[in-house]
Amino acid sequence: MSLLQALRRLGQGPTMQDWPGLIEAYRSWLPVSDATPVITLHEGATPLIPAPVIAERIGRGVKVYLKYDGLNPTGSFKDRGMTMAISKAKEAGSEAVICASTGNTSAAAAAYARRGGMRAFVLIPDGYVAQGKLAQALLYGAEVLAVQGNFDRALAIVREVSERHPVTLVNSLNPYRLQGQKTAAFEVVDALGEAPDWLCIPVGNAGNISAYWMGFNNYRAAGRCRRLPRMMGFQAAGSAPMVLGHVVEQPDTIATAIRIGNPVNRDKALVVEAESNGAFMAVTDAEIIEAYKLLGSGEGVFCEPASAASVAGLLKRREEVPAGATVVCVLTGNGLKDPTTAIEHNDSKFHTGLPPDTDVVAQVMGF
Ligand code: AN7
Repeated sequence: MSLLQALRRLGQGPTMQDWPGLIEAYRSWLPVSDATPVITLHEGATPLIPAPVIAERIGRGVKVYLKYDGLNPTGSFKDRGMTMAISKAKEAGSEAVICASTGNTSAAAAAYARRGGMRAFVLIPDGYVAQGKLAQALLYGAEVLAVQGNFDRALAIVREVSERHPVTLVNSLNPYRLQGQKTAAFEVVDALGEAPDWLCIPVGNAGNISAYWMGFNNYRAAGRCRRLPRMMGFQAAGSAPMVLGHVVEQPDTIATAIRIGNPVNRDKALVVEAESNGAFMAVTDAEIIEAYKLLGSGEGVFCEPASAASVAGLLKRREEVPAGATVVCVLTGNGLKDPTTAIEHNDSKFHTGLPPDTDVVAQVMGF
């Protein structure tokens, strides 16, 4: 009997507190021990939401689900990796952590480091981090260093600083990050009872696609699923080093989260592509925004632009999806992270400056 069934039998509904966070939930699959102090915000257990409107656009009986990782405590999948990276840093006696970030890593690093009583230093590309993410890093108490350069440059600096000074690097070069992030694949299989046929995922540094692949493989080796998905990674056309096969010196896209020209997990991700019969493909900013708007107004799901790249990619490559296939699109971050893009890019009617008058309001409504 599962915990859920036991609670139902007692006439008691499950509560959020039944979910202990992903380290406890998946402890046997993770490199932790009794000596590891678990720093958690009860991340994980995010919903797998059916997407009927998108599925209808694909047609041919294809089933589409959204892994909505924007519902993690700091609003992105980065919490999965950060609960692990920060717990292991704490275990090792570290007193400070550092990362470079397009925004989400810095928010998660700040929250978990502070919760663990550590200092958090975050380097961000000056002017290219969505407002909500910057607000988070500041509010969580990080020391924010905005550098006049892109993410790739900031990461190079962070690597050097962490080699020379007593601060722990918590970018995805830190192996514990991907260990934590692989639990998203576990949750997908736990929810579906099998791995999907396709996994569509946005790609920046290519850490998450590598983490999912590790998770699916761990589960298959243990008999939890029988098949493995094709891993379909989508990059923004202006920042598509995995598609082009070379570093992009000046990455550019509206999806600032994936404005990355030199992915640190490139080699791992190439293995994922080969082993899974997967592919890296580019989607334009216009396609990203179309998917972003469709997710909001069609499915009622608000994700950030980078996350919508997974759905934009699925829609673009719809002809290649086998009939009746199950597809999971990973929505890596919450739409509230980037209110500016939502306000600038939507098809809604927004009537401003109306007088406080019932008849006028009814008239504007079309009655
Ligand atoms: C919403 O926060 O790199 O391919 O510094 O924020 O694992 O890099 C963010 C990446 C996708 C890409 N979606 O994941 C950072 C950072 C969102 C993201 C990605 C990011 P990776």
